[in-house]
Amino acid sequence: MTSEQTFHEPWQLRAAFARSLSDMYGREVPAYTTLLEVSHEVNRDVVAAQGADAERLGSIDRVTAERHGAIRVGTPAEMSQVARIFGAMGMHPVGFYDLRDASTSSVPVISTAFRPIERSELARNPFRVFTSMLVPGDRRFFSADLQERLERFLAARTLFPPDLLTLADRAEAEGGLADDDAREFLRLATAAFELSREPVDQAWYRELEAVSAVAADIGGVASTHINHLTPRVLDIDDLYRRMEDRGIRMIDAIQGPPLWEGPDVLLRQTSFRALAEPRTFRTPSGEIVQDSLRVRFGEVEARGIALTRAGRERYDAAIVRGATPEVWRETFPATEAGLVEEGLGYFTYEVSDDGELTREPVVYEDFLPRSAAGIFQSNLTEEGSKDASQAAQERDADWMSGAIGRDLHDPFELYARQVEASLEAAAARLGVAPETLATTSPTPSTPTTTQGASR
Ligand code: OOG
Ligand code: NI
Repeated sequence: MTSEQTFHEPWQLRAAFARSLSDMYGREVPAYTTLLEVSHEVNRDVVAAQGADAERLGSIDRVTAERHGAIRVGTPAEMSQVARIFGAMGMHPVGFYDLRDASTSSVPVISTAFRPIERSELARNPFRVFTSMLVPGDRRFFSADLQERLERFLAARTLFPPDLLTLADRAEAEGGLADDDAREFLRLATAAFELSREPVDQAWYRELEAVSAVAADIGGVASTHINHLTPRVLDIDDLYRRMEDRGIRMIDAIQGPPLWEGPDVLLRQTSFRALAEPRTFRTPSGEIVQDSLRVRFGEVEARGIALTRAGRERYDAAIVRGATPEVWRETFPATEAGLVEEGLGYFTYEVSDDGELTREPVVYEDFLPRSAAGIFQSNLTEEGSKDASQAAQERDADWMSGAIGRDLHDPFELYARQVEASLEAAAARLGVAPETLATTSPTPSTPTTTQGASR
């Protein structure tokens, strides 16, 4: 017998973890399995109808396997542990989201997204996890007394077993794990995000819930869990109809850009409220009772072209006016070529076999705070309470980076880097200087062949 073992690189751990979470979540939330079925049907039909055009924003293999997860933790220490676990899988913190102000209901969290950052890694498996943490020191939500008890509760719990963190650190240091360790790492990592069967302290949970359902979900229990796992579809309007046809009641709207005839940008998302799940509670008198909680939901998304800062400014201004086709027509050009000309979207360039420069859109890999808040909000039963007269606790990307103990990547810089790298490679192939391709505007000065530029 040979002791030689297969070595699993970070991307393989990431892909295996996404599959393992998906299997686990499907067992916990049966409607998720329906959502996956319908998503696969929709994607198959879009590919059948559009052919290669359907794959402009990612191969069908990538899109079929693509998921994003959402998790929520309580403290900087927990956040930095999460970063080690995802670091083992080649997922790095990107962007800073403040949902406290993005929502009218009580959502006292700030967030980042852990995801691969290299183009080749995204192509292998783009698994990303929107990760939120509580801000117990924010007086708009928590009194000094509640903050103190909440922080004490959080400090006393262990979300991630030491063995998991040791394996995570080894994977990150050594660039992967051998078979047995990889299996153990995946088992422990998946288990850490399973819904716990431990009795929940009823009085504590309800006290937090009166402030914020999200705070109760995070700080009312001694463990964490995956809140949702989101597949990607190529036609979200079609998916919405098919889910309702199957008797699954969706939230009222698709968040993000409207359906219109021009290019899809950023992200469109919708969701349904998952069924109440049975949970065990311990009452103040010590009795163990069965009740249920309805905190998780099913979400689905369609991804579009990544926007530059200028494009994003237009988006932010448009979305407050209303995500209607009329507003979109006034805001965005109707073609990809228009997005390039106005410097609104990111595109990479490649030299085709016949020596021409071709352009491909860069897919948006991140999230939108307003949509995230909208999704949070439409799935909450209780508004919670928020005292707007109190001062917010200052939190920003630097603070989050310090809490995690790692740099937060700027999403715009990551997209811009992809574009530059593609231009450098194209220039090298053509034997010219990159500057001759990229002038001051993102439009290359040599003739560009566009594929399906207007759709
Ligand atoms: C995260 C909500 C944000 C998204 O897709 O925008 C999110 C959460 O519910 O914890 O997942
Ligand atoms: Ni989500």
